[in-house]
Amino acid sequence: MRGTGLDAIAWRIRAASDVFLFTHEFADGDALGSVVALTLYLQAMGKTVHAFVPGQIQSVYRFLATDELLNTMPAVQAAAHIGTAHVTCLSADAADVDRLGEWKSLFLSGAEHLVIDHHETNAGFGEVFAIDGSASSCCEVLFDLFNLIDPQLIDARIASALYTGLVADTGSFQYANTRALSLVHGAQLVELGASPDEISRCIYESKPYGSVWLMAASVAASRLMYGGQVVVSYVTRTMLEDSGALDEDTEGITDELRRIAGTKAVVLFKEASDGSVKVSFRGKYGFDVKRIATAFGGGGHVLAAGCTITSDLGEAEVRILAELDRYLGPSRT
Ligand SMILES: [Mn+2]
Repeated sequence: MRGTGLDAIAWRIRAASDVFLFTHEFADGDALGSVVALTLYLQAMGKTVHAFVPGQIQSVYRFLATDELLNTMPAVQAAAHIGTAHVTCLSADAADVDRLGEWKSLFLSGAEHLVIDHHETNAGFGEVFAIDGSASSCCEVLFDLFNLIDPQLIDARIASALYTGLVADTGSFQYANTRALSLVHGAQLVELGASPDEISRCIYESKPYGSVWLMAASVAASRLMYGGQVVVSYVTRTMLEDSGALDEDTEGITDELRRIAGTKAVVLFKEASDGSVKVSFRGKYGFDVKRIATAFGGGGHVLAAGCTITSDLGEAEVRILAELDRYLGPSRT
């Protein structure tokens, strides 16, 4: 655990009355599970809570009541409120402040800034921060925090949100970040009312048709490089439009590509609506993809990382492959 620690966070939360919650753009199951769990838990503590999630929220996570609980305060009202009241801003699962997307300036306007995360690359951008790089997910860190503050307040809905984050970030307890404690925490959350079969059905068997179609298109567009050690693929604006999928529906494509035998790394280039390219990396067999993402100002974990490149897709690919050449080159075939 790095930073001022969970005790300091717990102390600030107990003292707070008005809390704004934040998480990273392209919010995944851990990000959404974190802000939903925090919203419910802080409400149970009697706090006034508003959560600000950038972009559109993936529809597969609606079962967490994301429509009712998140983005409930309009931006103009939030900006006015934070200017007059003492608002505690809490960021969960975001590795740096830029990842808060369109809500970054709102976060920075707060009276105090708390950061809870599990990304090793997080430098700790709040005055009070707790970063547990050994935790599989931010939800695992939050479970520790909630147990520290008051375990009695963890009801079945909060347990379900936390379990969702655990399942999402560990790939259903399959990835290298699954430690014995993750399974212990999972078991405890099930005891508290999380339903493993219901949650996995909601996450993995409730995708919009367009999302599955887009995955198929991306698999079809993929190619193997560096003697089959790397699989590279794309999600272009055209593919998104043809599929009818949302930007947020691309989660799962990298997981599909990493199934291929012999691959050490997955690189997925996604054309963003703002003209930049989001690059997602996944590593296998300990192949460190974080060093590639950080070379372009990104971050993440050794086996799962990402960065944003401000260029067209072709240029982004040229730059990433030049970096990959350093580790796997010279031959790209
Ligand atoms: Mn996470």
